[in-house]
Amino acid sequence: PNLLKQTLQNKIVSKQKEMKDLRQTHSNYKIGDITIGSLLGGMRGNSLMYWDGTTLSPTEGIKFKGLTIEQCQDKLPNAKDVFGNISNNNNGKFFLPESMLWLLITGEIPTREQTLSVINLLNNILRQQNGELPPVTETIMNKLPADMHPMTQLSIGITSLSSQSKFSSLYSQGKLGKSEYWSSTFDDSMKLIANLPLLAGKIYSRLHQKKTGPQPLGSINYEMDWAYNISSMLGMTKDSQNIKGLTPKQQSDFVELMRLYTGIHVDHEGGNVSAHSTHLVGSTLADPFLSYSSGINGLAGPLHGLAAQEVVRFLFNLQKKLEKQQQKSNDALGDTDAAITKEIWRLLSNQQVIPGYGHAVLRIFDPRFDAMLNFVKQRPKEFQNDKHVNLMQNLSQIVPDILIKHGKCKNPYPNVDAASGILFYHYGITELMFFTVIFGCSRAIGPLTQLIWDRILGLPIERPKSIDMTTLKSMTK
Ligand code: CMX
Repeated sequence: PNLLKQTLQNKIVSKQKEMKDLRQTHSNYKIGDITIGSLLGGMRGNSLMYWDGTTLSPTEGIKFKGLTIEQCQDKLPNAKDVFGNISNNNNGKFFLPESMLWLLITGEIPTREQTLSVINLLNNILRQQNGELPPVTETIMNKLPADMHPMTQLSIGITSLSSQSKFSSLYSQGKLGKSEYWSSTFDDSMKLIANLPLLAGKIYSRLHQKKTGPQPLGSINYEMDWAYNISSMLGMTKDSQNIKGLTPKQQSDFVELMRLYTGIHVDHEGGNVSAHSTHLVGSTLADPFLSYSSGINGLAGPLHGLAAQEVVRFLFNLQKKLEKQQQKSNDALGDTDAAITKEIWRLLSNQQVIPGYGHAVLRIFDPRFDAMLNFVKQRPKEFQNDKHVNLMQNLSQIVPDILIKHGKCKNPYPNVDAASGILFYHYGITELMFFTVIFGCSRAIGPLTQLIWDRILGLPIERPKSIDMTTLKSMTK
């Protein structure tokens, strides 16, 4: 039985009634004003979308169905809860993305059994595929140039899964009434999420195929969770080739990092580009694969998810410069802080952004950044000699003051991308262009959950009105 789908089904009638009441009774209630400033400023500050899973407060950060990250860590089942004490180290403490998926879809904190049912749901989809990508997708992926950007490959891979879509197949046969849209959207969404470890693994293995050949770097372990299987397919667990030569403790830590990362990146309110594009394209009744591949294309922009890659490039260049300067001045310590400050000012005066800093909504340190930093702090021995991780921490103390002095950006604090890539790098994911693919695995969970609800609630095709310059000018006279 599909426990998640059944539980969702039980919620539909009352939620549809709530939506109907709002529409019928309060349609004319004003929730804000639109100014020329916001229209020309990327619609900042205008509440224009319905989004139910997460909210984002400038001063409190993200909440998942009303729960902060800390509360989620406290309340949602983690690997220890689900599997028991599987490792003799302290890992298994971060909530599983599957618990989050249950929370976002049903609005309820899942039990251990409910979380396990989601793990089994995703693994059963893969079992039916013999743990392999559908043949069409496998063929297409193999034909792509191996050096094509991993995000382009991910987008193509997800788009190609559209040939598996139950929703579009039923729709094109004229078999779907509006009230039935949600069910096949749910099935497609689960299929998409289930296939992401395979797709990420496929893309990553192609970056290594000169060394390791065309075979996958790992295999799906049907007893384990989704984040574990992403790690396996990247070659980082005992179910894989262990191409980076990690110790068992490091393998376990990597899986822990993957659970943390993919748990907290699932969603960030509806207005961010990856979520918004999925929602917009989904509103045309494009299937979940086509809808989410649009989200992936948005995530691939350097101002959004690609910042994870840009941050690591930035850290490496900066570290090199600092070392050169230390050699020149023949000073073992050097004045690192002063050199960092100078370099940040140089970039700002060249009109470049400092990657990993700033946010369109947040006005505090990103709580997701704090969560990643705590991962480092909990493992002082592992990270003490990693100069790039140290530099990342150092920057988070120096850059905000500079950005405040610079006076342009509204949030001078680090966002989540400031920390994530360099932690993956530490464990051997040294291919910078790949980081955002892991982001893309996680982000699927929020926007696809919303897409299912969009269809349950019968939201219409999105179609805002645009205004030309002449009209805008005439309005101001
Ligand atoms: N470094 C330098 N300048 C910055 C800056 C940064 N990190 N962040 C913002 N600014 C500048 C903007 O470019 C803008 O300049 P102009 O007025 O010349 O156009 C000005 O400050 C005001 O911008 P803002 O209102 O503070 O920020 P926005 O809402 O327009 O943009 C964001 C938000 C994230 C795109 C921006 O802060 C940025 O470019 N940051 C660096 C890239 C990054 O880390 N992106 C990842 C965000 C998280 C994610 O989506 O994954």
